[in-house]
Amino acid sequence: MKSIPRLFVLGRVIAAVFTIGRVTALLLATFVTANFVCAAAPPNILVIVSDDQGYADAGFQGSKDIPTPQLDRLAQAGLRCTSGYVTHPYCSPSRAGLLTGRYQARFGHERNPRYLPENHDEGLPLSETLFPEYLAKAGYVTGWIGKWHLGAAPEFHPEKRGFMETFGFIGGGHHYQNWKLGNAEYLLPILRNGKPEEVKEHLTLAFGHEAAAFVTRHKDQPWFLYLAFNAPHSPQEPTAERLARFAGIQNKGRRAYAAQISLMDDAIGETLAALHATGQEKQTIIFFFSDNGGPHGGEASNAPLRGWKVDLYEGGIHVPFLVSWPGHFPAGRDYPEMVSSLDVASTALAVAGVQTPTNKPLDGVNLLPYLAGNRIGVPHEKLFWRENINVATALRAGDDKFIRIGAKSGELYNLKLDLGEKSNLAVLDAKKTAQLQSEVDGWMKQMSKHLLFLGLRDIPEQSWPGEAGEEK
Ligand SMILES: [Ca+2]
Repeated sequence: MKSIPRLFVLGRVIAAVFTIGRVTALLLATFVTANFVCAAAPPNILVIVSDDQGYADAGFQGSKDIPTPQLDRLAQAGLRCTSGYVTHPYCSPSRAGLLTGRYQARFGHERNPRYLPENHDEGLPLSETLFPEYLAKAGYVTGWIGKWHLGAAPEFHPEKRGFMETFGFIGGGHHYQNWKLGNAEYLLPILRNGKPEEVKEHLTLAFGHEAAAFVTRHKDQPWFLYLAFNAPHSPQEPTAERLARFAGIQNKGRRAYAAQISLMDDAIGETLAALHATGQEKQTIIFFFSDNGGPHGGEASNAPLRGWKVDLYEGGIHVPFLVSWPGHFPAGRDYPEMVSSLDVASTALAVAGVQTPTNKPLDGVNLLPYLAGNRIGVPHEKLFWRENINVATALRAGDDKFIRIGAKSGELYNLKLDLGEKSNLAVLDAKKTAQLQSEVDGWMKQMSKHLLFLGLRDIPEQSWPGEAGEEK
């Protein structure tokens, strides 16, 4: 759909196309945008995602050795969500949850797809709709810049999933500079709107230039931009200049990782500067978070959280998380209640005036009234997780955190008193532990029974902890 000017967003009836298996059905009027003439401009939505950034590894999180002045400025302009979560402790499933607004366990997207362009099964199932598809139909210009990692076959590419302007790589990671083009996933050409384009500068800085150009180019229209950095995910390849700036960090891995975060901070700063220069700061909602916790290995710090990327302990899923909308949300404050990357879709559709889908309910919440201080209460009473490498499930309900790993007994922590998950209270409070296990069981019944990552159908049905037939 051709984009429309910011001040002339009109109500419309949307025809939504759903693909179920190989059958495509046209469902008319499943979504009806609110009938309104938008006197006030619908805000832009900027979602910035970092990759494998540790909980402690940003200035606004208290880092002493990795300054992030631009992210700190964003924190000062908005809210630091101190209980901010993603839906999965590693890359692709976390992004599937973000872009659908639904627990990816509902549709079995719980592994990283391999980079296999001929494989038409390994990708975010086409039966799911990504929220930018709705935004595009509602008149937003939609853009993706950075890392995709939701399927390599053409039908899974961002241009087919609601993104009108694209720049980045399709796989799960990439070299940052001086790479020799090849067929390996990390050596592939960068694609602009699906066509290869040579990139000569450091990839993170290139993404910053692209993001600044996007927000400038579309200053007169409502837009959504998903700016998905691969930094500071390996391989650590900062520029020599930036690496030298961190010479004081003794651990070589952390030194390079810190330099990568610093380059990303520059790229975010360039994007924020473009918003300022074009007068769009007060009409742009910004989210920032990491797609999962920092990985084990000496580079990242998730302090004071326990665990790492791939874990369902807090270190895997509890991430640095900012939300900003100057003039609408308080500035420079902490928001302590649980929020989730699931909430991005619900919030974006709400501000765009798009009714949330009824056939596939979203699991997120419109955060606007909570963050603006207009609504008392919490966005989420509970959040759930499951992860199949460790065969783990988890639930946070208020201050209580339940986690069960493989055949081990369930563990119980009080995060208000013990954010580092050091004191397992399961024996002391067996009743509560059993109750939380029961709630996880109930949630699991709503999720995909199989690890139905398309293309991995031959993997045996997962036996999750606590399921019928297994002794508890
Ligand atoms: Ca990641």
